[in-house]
Order: sequence, then C-alpha cells, then structure tokens
Amino acid sequence: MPSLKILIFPDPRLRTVAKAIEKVDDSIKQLSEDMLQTMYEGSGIGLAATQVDVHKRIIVIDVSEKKDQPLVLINPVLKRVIDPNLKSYSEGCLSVPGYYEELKRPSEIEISFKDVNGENQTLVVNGLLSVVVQHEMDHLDGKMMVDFISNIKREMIRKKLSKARGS
Ligand code: GNR
Ligand code: NI
Repeated sequence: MPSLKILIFPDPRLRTVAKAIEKVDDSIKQLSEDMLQTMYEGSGIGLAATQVDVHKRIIVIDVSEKKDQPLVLINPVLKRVIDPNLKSYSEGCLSVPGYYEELKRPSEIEISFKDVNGENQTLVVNGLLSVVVQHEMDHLDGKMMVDFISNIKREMIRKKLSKARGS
C-alpha cells in the first residue's frame, strides 16, 4: 500500500471543491486504505482526499487511542446541528505543519454518509470526533483552519511554510 503525498498550505490545489463519489467500488476502497496509511504515518487523526490531491468527497478519521478504529466517510453531509453551543479546540492540520489554532465549532452534530460498502449511514458525533469531522468536511469544500484566523497571522504562516519548502 503506497502512502500518498500531502499538499502543504498555501498550495492552491487545497482550495478545490471535491466532487461527490457516484459509485463506491474497489478503487474507492483502495483509496480509503491508502489515505488511512498516509494519515497514520503522519500521526494524524483525520485526512481528507483533498489533502492528497484527490478531489473526491471522502474522508478518513481515527480518534481512538490505539489507532484501531478507522472511520471512512464517503459523501458526508451535515444533517443537523444538535448542540449549537460553540466549543473551542486547539486544531492542527497535516497541511499546515507545526501550527495550532484555537477554533470554535458547534459541539454536537448529525451527519449522513456512505461507508466503504456503499451503505447509507447516519452518525451523531460530539467531542473530538465532532471537531475532526467538521475540520475534514471543510477540506472537501476547499476550506482550511487558517481561513478562520487573522489575515496577518495567516500571512506569517504562509511565508514560513513557503520558505520551508524552498519556493
Ligand atoms: O491530525 C489532525 N489533528 C487534529 C487536531 C485537532 C483538530 C483537527 C485535527 S485534524 C488533523 C489532520 C488533518 O489535517 N486533517 O485534515
Ligand atoms: Ni486538515
């Protein structure tokens, strides 16, 4: 299983809006496995296909302590906000390495999606899982956590990461 290359901010490809997956076939199953491997290798707890330059609506997540509870969400949709109270969490992103930002998001939501077998599922998520699901769904729409911070701070991060890559 090959691991995939993760795009780093401010790569413009991170701004692509991903397309719905029409058929959950073996190639999607393979993609989910490659994404999980890439996420685990990067010590991440979530990864959106956008980050590996695949512009399809699929995300993988594992917030378990032992890293043995992978979740694959295909075409995830926000169904309703159950608890709109905003909760603050220090978020990191594999596409913005080395930076953490306190962001506020609704604490409990319900989502629907297809699993790797193509079955429709719904899930109520709260806590860290809710934070990561919302972070990943943003990626599929070309949005990133740096969009929520001040322009001056975003510019500073952009310059540092551009320099680190030698571009
Ligand atoms: O690994 C990750 N950790 C994390 C921590 C707090 C909130 C969100 C995340 S997701 C991130 C991996 C990533 O960049 N996913 O897109
Ligand atoms: Ni991210």
